[in-house]
Amino acid sequence: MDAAYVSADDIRDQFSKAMSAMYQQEVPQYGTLLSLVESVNHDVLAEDAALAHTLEASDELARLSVERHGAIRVGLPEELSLLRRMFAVMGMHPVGYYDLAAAGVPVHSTAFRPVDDDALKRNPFRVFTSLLRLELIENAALREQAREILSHREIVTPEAQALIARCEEQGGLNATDAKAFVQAALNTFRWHHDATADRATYDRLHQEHRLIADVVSFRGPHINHLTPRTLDIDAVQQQMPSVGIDPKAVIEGPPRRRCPILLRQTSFKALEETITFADSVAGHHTARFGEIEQRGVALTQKGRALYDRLLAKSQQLPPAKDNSAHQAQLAEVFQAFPDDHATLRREGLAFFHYHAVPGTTASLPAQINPDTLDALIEQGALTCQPMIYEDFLPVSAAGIFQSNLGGEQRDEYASQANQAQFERDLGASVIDEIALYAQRQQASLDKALAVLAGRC
Ligand code: OOG
Ligand code: NI
Repeated sequence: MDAAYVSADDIRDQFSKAMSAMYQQEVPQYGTLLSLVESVNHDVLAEDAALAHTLEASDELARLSVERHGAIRVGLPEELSLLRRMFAVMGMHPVGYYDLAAAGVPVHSTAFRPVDDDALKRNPFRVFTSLLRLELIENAALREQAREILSHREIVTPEAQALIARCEEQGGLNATDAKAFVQAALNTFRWHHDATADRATYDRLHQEHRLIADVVSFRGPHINHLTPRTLDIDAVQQQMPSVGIDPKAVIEGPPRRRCPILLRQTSFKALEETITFADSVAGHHTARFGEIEQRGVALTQKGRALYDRLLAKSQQLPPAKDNSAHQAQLAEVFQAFPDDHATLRREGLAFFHYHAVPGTTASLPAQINPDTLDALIEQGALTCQPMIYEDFLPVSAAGIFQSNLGGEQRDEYASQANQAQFERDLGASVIDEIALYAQRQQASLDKALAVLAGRC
């Protein structure tokens, strides 16, 4: 790429910081949550020197404070494909397909995120992006009205659109354009107190599903939460009430473990905000909240299947009375999931980064398989580190949606997941997240083996 252009990683870094500043202004409780997370992370690192060392060694420490994700919801295919082009300017590409209809939320989603090791290290910011499935609105007249309202809005300003096109043509943006792009792109995600729907329409949409009212009634896809990364989600969940934040009832995802896997998440409840409807009537809307996440190792297909099986098993138990009871039940069921890195690796349950240990030599085996890899690790020639899970979990996402839609449940939609339609609307295929982890693991292993081979 031309040196005159700012790297996509830098643009993403600028954008995520601008987004965080905007959201702290719009939702002051988010600032409170950030301070709490920072203080808990500080305590954890002070108490656990080994963890601090591991994070430092894997360059994780530097990115701890920049780690966050956000979420947005769009209404039309054209909006989704335009955002795909906007995120591409920031080196964020659609990874994964999530069907939420099965959990009673009429959307399907992807995550726009950086994909390669260096980009993830620089700034792993990602945006969980959901497309409303208008076809799931049963009432035909209301469905058409929603489509009609959406067809009049322009969620990306002409200036931002021009800069996206320029980036696509030139292959990058210079510093002035990059700065202008970040500001223009930010406008897409701002909150608007004035709804585009009148009170009666809003109420009808709301009655169909709260989320439909949230997507259709406003000028744009306001950012509905941002999420810092914590090193101890149980501590943050426990301390939230002491700083005046009302957490959702339970932490989603796997239980606390010695070797964290995938993703654990919790959120605070959405705020009730004053809005003005298109017919000048005053009202309220709840959409925006804050969330925290704790990430662990990425799982292979085999590991993920085991996770899904154990999660389903825990869901069949009678509902627990509170988060600690829920966590205790989960921990019991998850005893069947190995909890040390050596076993996770040997049994092919999780992904790792491999490195050649500096200064060592080893005779390379003719064939690389789990046994010969183990031998290289035992000889001290190779080391491995868990690869962090960078994606989302549909059951957890449904829990986060649910708690911020006022906890109201609705039955699952009869419709099927429809990745092919989603990809047509997106204007691109989504990247398979498991294939991506496998590729990164293989690349790190190839590189490490090449280093060892060069030393013989
Ligand atoms: C997205 C909810 C899902 C997560 O972290 O799983 C999510 C939304 O409410 O739009 O953000
Ligand atoms: Ni989230």
